[in-house]
Amino acid sequence: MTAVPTHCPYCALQCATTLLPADRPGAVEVRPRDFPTNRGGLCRKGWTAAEVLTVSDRLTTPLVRNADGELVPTSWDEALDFVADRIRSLQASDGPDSIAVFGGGGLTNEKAYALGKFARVALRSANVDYNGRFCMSSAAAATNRAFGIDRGLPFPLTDLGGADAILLVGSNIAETMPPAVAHLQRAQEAGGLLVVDPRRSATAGLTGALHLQATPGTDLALVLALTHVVLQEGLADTTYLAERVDDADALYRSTSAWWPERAERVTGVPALTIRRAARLLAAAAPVHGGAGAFILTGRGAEQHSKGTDTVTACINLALALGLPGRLGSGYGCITGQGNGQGGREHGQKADQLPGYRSIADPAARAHVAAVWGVDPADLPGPGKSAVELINSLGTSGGPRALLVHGSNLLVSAPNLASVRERLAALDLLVVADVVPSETALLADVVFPVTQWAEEDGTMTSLEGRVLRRQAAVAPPGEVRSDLHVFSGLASRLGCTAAFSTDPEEVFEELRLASAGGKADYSGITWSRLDNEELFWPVPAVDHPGTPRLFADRFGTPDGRAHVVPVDHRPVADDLSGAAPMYLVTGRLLQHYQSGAQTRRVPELAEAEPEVFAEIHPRVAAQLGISDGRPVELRTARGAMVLAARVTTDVRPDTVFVPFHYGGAGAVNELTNDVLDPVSRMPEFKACAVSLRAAALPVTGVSA
Ligand SMILES: Nc1nc2c(c(=O)[nH]1)N[C@H]1C(S)=C(S)[C@@H](COP(=O)(O)OP(=O)(O)OC[C@H]3O[C@@H](n4cnc5c(=O)[nH]c(N)nc54)[C@H](O)[C@@H]3O)O[C@H]1N2
Ligand SMILES: Nc1nc2c(c(=O)[nH]1)N[C@H]1C(S)=C(S)[C@@H](COP(=O)(O)OP(=O)(O)OC[C@H]3O[C@@H](n4cnc5c(=O)[nH]c(N)nc54)[C@H](O)[C@@H]3O)O[C@H]1N2
Ligand code: SF4
Ligand SMILES: [Mo]
Repeated sequence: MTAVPTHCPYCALQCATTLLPADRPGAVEVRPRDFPTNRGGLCRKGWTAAEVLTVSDRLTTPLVRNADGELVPTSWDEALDFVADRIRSLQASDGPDSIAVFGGGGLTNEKAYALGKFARVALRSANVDYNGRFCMSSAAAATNRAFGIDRGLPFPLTDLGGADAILLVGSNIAETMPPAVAHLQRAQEAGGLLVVDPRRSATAGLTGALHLQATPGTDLALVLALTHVVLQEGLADTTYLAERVDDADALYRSTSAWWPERAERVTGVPALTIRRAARLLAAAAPVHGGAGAFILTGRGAEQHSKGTDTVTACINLALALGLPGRLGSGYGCITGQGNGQGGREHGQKADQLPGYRSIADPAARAHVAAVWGVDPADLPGPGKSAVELINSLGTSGGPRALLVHGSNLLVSAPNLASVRERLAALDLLVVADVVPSETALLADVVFPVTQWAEEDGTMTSLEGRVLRRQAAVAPPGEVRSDLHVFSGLASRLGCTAAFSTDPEEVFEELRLASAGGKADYSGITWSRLDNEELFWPVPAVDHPGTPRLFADRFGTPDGRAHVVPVDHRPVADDLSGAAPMYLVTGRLLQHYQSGAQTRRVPELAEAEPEVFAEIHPRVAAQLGISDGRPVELRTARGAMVLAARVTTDVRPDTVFVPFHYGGAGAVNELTNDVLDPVSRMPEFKACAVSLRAAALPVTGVSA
């Protein structure tokens, strides 16, 4: 092996790395590589990513549950035969929709594309969705309805570096994408970094940041008030509004009642601070001769039952200031998972076909069906969204089998008691993973699959930039790609459509399927990616790609940005006498998502070995809890006991718990699975909770 250029397996920043040979079989060493986004930087997870390749409990052979209920090794042929037989008999008794598929935003474009095709063509099931529903869906829904196109950042990340003001709403980028902080430097120095978070997060604590420590779930009111100030103080870009926006009056109407003093009562952010923040943003906007301003949202704003409307309010503020489509300014959503962007473009979402096409659109169906060599009438329609899909498992008329590729639902889905119950009601649970995740350990059949350094493919980063992932080592044991699972099952089910196991062949097909769609990859080839920076859409092989969208027109039919009027509403499971505080959840620097990978890396596990609850000292004193002592958290869905971390960084009405831990440490036992009506995103970020000192030792979930 020589040095192999590739990218980090984890988040959407997709830091560039070089893999060097290591002394053990299957192992590599990671070195950072210079690249515009990470500028030679990596976070701790990136540095240690190679350890997951050789963890001692790596899945290396297929497993099938035997009569004694144990998972035992078997061959690929036997495992595939078994699953195909069960699928055939369930399809015969209950129809094609009885088999459901759940994908992941960490899968390569090729795997995500093949998964969507497998569900629609080999299974002919409408029931396919993925964990991006937990992640990006509210921002995707809001940008689609405002701009007609959803690309997380419709500009290169490096554009942030020229801005004097950046409003971060619910993003803790200093922990979730540390190397990206380099691009905030100018705004920090200009005093224009504005951070909205109920915690003094690492990002809110950055030098020069202005922290707006709003009550959880009140971003919508805050942003309406910021827009109110911009409009009332004559700071709006009226020329831009007249030329590029469909209904500027709707902006005025929807924000006129949100004067800062009213927003102060809802959000807890002083009216003076709201005015100051609005003026800082306006001063940086191009209409006032500023160097540029950005409004960016993260999961803190989006993972709510009103997440789509909160992002819409952020877009409306950006429109009032004349930012979207302007060089050096804009609105963007900070995509999360490694391929969170590409994973939502190529058909693993319940309502989508490749190229970001709608599965309900007859022209889109005809185009994709022709590429797949099937009759458009045979393609299923839109299926259920992730939480609705999970809630329907094993119910009358609901799916009876579930295939999971790239998600650890038993840690990361909301309201876990309900998830456990639905998974237990299945006739067949199949999980493809690289390690025995909490979800894999519950499966009837487990397929061991390749991970990043063992496979070729492409990923699409938070900027819509398509990147090459390159294999550096051979996979261990009997490990094969997810593509082998789709191909092996499709052929056993008698499906004659092509299911290649060669990722470059799959990509060539994806190019055709995406051609003419919004996310058009038809002009991208793997060899171009070796030499060029390509941002989609790339509609022809001689097209240079599109680093910046919306310069002349938006992706809507009339080319204008659409103002959708929105109003504030409270958290669905709001405070009451019995549950007087907000539980908010989120991330730590050291762990990734459900922790299936990072809890297996000793350096990371030792740094943050177990779940904890951040509690304000005043609350701790009232409850008689000191740092490190057990506290019980109880919501309408469950209770858990965990260690208190007493800190002034959280608001006194708020408890923060990271979601990276499984079993007794899983905070999703407590979270609410109520959905945003537009995006179908669950309300991970806020629900009412009660606290008390626990007599028990710290054991995690209690009755
Ligand atoms: N270290 C690490 N990095 C990651 C990941 C990881 O698991 N670990 N995952 C990746 C993925 S998939 C994603 S989606 C991104 C997520 O990246 P972020 O969005 O930055 O991550 P979170 O920690 O979920 O949420 C951000 C902040 O929202 C705050 N918050 C909670 N409730 C509210 C609220 O009501 N309003 C506001 N304004 N803020 C609130 C939390 O206190 C938290 O500091 O990170 C990516 N990068
Ligand atoms: N309370 C709370 N819950 C949350 C969130 C929150 O902020 N708070 N955030 C939500 C968000 S934004 C997200 S993105 C989700 C993420 O949560 P999950 O969907 O659970 O994501 P991961 O932990 O990344 O799970 C990916 C799994 O796929 C495996 N894997 C890795 N590569 C491959 C591959 O190529 N093929 C296959 N088949 N498997 C692979 C990994 O080992 C791991 O077990 O969690 C959501 N849950
Ligand atoms: S910031 Fe994200 S992509 Fe970069 S090294 Fe860390 S986890 Fe990997
Ligand atoms: Mo995410």
